[in-house]
Amino acid sequence: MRNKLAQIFAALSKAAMLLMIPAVAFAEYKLNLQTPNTALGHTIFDLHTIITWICVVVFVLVFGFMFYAVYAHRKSVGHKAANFHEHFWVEVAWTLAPAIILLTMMVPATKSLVMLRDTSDADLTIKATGYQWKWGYDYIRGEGEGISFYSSLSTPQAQIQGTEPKGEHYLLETDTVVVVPVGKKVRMLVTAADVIHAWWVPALSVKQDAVPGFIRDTWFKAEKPGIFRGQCAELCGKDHGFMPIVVEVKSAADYSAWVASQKANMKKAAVAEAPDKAWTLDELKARGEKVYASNCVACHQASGMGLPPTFPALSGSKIATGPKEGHLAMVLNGKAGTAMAAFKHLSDADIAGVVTYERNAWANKTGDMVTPAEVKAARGGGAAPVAAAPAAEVVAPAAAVAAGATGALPAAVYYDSGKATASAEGKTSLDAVIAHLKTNADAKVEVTGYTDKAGNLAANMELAKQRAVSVRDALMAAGVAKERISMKPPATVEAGGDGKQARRVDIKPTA
Ligand code: HEC
Ligand SMILES: [Cu+2]
Repeated sequence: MRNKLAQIFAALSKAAMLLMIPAVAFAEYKLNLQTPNTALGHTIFDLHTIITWICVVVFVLVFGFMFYAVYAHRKSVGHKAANFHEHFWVEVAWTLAPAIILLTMMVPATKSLVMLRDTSDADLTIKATGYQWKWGYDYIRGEGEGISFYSSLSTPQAQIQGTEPKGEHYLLETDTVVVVPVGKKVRMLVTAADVIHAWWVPALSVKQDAVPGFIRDTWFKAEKPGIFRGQCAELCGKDHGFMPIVVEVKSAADYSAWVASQKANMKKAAVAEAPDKAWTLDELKARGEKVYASNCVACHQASGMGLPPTFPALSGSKIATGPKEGHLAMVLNGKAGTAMAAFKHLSDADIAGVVTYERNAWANKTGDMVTPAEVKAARGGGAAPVAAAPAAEVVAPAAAVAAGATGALPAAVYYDSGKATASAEGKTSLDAVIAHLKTNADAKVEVTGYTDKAGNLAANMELAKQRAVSVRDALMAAGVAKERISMKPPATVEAGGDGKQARRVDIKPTA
């Protein structure tokens, strides 16, 4: 018996020793919030500490009293349960005590909440947009206004697959980082383009849901320069864990230098991407190689051999050597239900480059060149298929009476299918409207683009909008002040309408 006990004891102490090893490995392990880098963060940190301690005290008192009562007044030592109801002072005490505790906690909590919501007087405003699965940033006010970029995970696929050891910032590193100046109040506008994400950087004490169709705001003011890492904090699909956030806080001078370099890059890009630029095959390939290296290499590999079976090889791929349209569509729209995401957020030139590159790299020798103009055309999603063959003569809406030489309003400006410049007939009515507006200097108009319900709704709406804008631009070019023109959202022609009516912009007089 004794022997057996000794054996069990030895086994237990061995197990305890084994458990000690992880304890050593976790010497660095810290059970608390990250060290805050903002004044608000310190407030929140302290609030968290105070409330935790209040909970600990309440816990110890309540359970201490309970266990003491249970133990000291147990039946076996001869205690008999008291049987009483409605003890006035006991009831007052157990109502008042929690109320006082809650009120005490409410004061600092409310103070922090008010601070948290105060996004006024920001020095800098940055919009963060969540995408499946990356973040887009637009600097929309303050120093750096106009800068915009995407930020994606930069952890190599090999680390994720486990064929390479994991790096220090595994899944917390990105290709581009959000740069902000130290000691300046940064207001973050947070939204999303597909599903709900959340922008969360613990050390900056910001965590804000990014909801499609809504813009929420939050703020931070970093106390010290440094690099701060966060993640999307809302389950947003299968790559939810792969959209980290990296914020680099720089000194005022370093921040200005960063802004200057970003602006210089933007200028270069604008020149390199002028819409009328004539690209050569080599230029597109060179550009595409870079785009490939920063967007595609993680899955399809530098060798173009991919990581089958999960990530297919592009070298010798049917799609990358087949018709251009299929290849373009795969890159623009991705493939639903696979890791191949849509890359339509890349510029026309980037997509033209990467597709051209893939068609001419490795074993692929198509000699094809895909130009930015082709990408632009492919983006239209079949370029607004406006209803063809009008079935029967449909009575034109009242507003669609073409303006005659008298220049009467309302007028309808017609367009050719898929085009954003007015047809010959449209131009005539537009000229008449311009003549009318020139002779009636205080006449005002409203401009509405029309579309129908056939084909791709988003593309139709976009085209209707572009057409309305082209009318406004034509009016303004002719000297009509912007204040005299009010733009209405695109409207839809009911199904069954004559195709032509879905290709018009109405100009109506307003008071
Ligand atoms: C996160 C991983 C990932 C990234 C990054 C990625 N792809 Fe893909 N790609 C895939 C997967 C998975 C498929 C296979 C989809 C399927 O099941 O058909 C694919 C398929 C393709 C195909 C079709 C190949 C074939 O023969 O089926 C092309 C072309 C392609 N990708 C181009 C690109 C380009 C260009 C980029 C960069 C702009 C890119 N991919 C980035 C995962 C990725
Ligand atoms: Cu997300």
